Amino acid sequence: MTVLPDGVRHFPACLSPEEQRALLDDIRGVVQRAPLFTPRMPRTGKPMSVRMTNCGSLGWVTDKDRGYRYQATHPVTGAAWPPIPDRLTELWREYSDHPHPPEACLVNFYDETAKMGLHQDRDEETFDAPVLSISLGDACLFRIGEIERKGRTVPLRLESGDVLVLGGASRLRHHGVDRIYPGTSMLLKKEGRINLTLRRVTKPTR
Ligand code: MD3
Ligand code: FE
Repeated sequence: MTVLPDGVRHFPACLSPEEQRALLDDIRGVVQRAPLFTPRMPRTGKPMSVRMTNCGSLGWVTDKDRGYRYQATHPVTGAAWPPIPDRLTELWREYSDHPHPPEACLVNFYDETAKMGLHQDRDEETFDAPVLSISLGDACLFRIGEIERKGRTVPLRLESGDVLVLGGASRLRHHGVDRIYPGTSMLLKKEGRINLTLRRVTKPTR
C-alpha cells in the first residue's frame, strides 16, 4: 500500500456513476459557453498537450507573451467565465475543510496521448486553501513529488469518480500526469480524461 504525504487525501470512487454523469453534463454546459482552448508555455509558446477551459470568477490561462495567470475572461472569446456549477461548489464544501468558496475551476481535457509535466501550483495569491481535484473518464498515472523539484515521487493511479484534496504541508508539492490509460472508462463518448481543479485564488476579504 502506498502512503501518501501529509495533507494529501485521496478518496477513491467517491462519486457514483450517476454523480459522475451529472457532473459531466454540468461540464458540457460550461464548455458550450467557454470552449476548450490550447494553452501555450510562457516565452517559448510551445502548446501544452492538455486543452483547457474554466468556470468561476477567475480562470487559469497561459500564453507566450503573458505567461501563467488568473483572469476573469476567456482568452479567445473575451467573455466572462461561466459560474461554477452548484454540484462542484457542494463538493468543495464537503471535502475542502475550508470556510471560503472556490473562485476558480480549471477544466483540463486530456486526450489519450496528453500529459502534464511535474510542476507546482503557485499562481494563486494565497496557499491557505487546498486544491480539490476531481477525475472523470479514463484513468491516469499521477505523480506527487516534493516541494523541491528534485527528490522522490509517489505514483498514484486516479480513476473516474476519484476526489483528491491537496492542502496543508503538501499544497506546494510538485505533481504531474505521466500518462492516460485509454479505454479504462466508459463515461466519456471517446477516450480521454477530464480533470476538474477547484481553487481559491485571492485572499478572502471580510
Ligand atoms: C499534489 N491538474 O491543472 S490537480 C493542474 O490531473 C493540475 O489535471 C491535475 O495539476 C490534473 O495544475 C490535477 C492535482 C494537484 C494539485 C495540487 C497539488 C495535485 C497536487 C499540490 C500538491 C500535491
Ligand atoms: Fe497542478
